[in-house]
Amino acid sequence: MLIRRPDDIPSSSITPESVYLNRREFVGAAGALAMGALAVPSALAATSRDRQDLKPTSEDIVTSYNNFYEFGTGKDEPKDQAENFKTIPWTVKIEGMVKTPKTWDLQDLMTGLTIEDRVYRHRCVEAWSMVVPWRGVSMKSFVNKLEPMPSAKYVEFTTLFDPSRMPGQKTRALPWPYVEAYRMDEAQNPLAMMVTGLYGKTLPPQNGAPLRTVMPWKYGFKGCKSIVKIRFTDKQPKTTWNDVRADEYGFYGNVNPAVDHPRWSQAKERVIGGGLLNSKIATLPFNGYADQVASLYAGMDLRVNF
Ligand SMILES: Nc1nc2c(c(=O)[nH]1)N[C@H]1C(S)=C(S)[C@@H](COP(=O)(O)O)O[C@H]1N2
Ligand SMILES: [Mo]
Repeated sequence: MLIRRPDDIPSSSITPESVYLNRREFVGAAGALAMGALAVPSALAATSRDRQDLKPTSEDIVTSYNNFYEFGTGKDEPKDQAENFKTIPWTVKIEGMVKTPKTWDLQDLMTGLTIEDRVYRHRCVEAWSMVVPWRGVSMKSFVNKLEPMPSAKYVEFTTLFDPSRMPGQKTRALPWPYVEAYRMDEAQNPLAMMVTGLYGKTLPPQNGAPLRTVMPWKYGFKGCKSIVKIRFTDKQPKTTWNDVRADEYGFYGNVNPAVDHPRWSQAKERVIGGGLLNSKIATLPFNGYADQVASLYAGMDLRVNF
């Protein structure tokens, strides 16, 4: 199957909001079933969100309240500073422990993979959250297409480095380029996505166009935007925020209300665009996706491996 250029997708194939609502009901029902199987004694011991909690944040907020330091450190800056960021043409270099290292045109890289729309809660380490209807492919199908060697244990993603196009890179806000990495089993979990769109449309530059990762059970900083390089390795890669402040940002970055950031609590999150001024909800283990991902970390001390 040939993946169509996002601009060629007819509006009839764009998922209307009612379909997102139905998919959320499905996720909610699956969560309830798993909770029943575990015989959780009380409804208070919630580990997954109900459908009410997965109402998408307005598109206007999702595209104007962004962390993307390459385009400024203010939440409102990326939308303006990335306005003219060109994402066509775009190439992605695949290297390391992989059958065929090569530089792909993004279009060819996505060819043959199935585009899906999925609504996920997006929890920033700064204790705010929103709900985003992402569009993209499963990271598992994407990674499998690249044919990593069985000995590869981690996959690393790197953002474009081009200060002439990303003005924030002229500052020392972060060590550039931004790098994130996951264990191979995390990258192959069915929830992990390579995202190329949101709200049924092409991904806006401020949200990480043309290609970014989304790992909904991890804090937002574990997602890598505007990816130009993917490397497979058997050694745990150095990652940006962990490198900057290892005591504040772990390699795993799994959402965990029981492990506070040294400077603030992670027990609750402010819902951006949540209606009530400063409305807060309880943060759930693994951001409400524990049923699907907790087994990845069985036997690990999550206070040490945070
Ligand atoms: N290259 C790059 N990727 C990045 C960031 C960044 O500053 N640069 N910020 C991260 C953080 S902290 C979050 S919360 C998410 C924000 O994604 P969004 O703008 O789509 O909400 O992107 C992550 N990926
Ligand atoms: Mo974040």
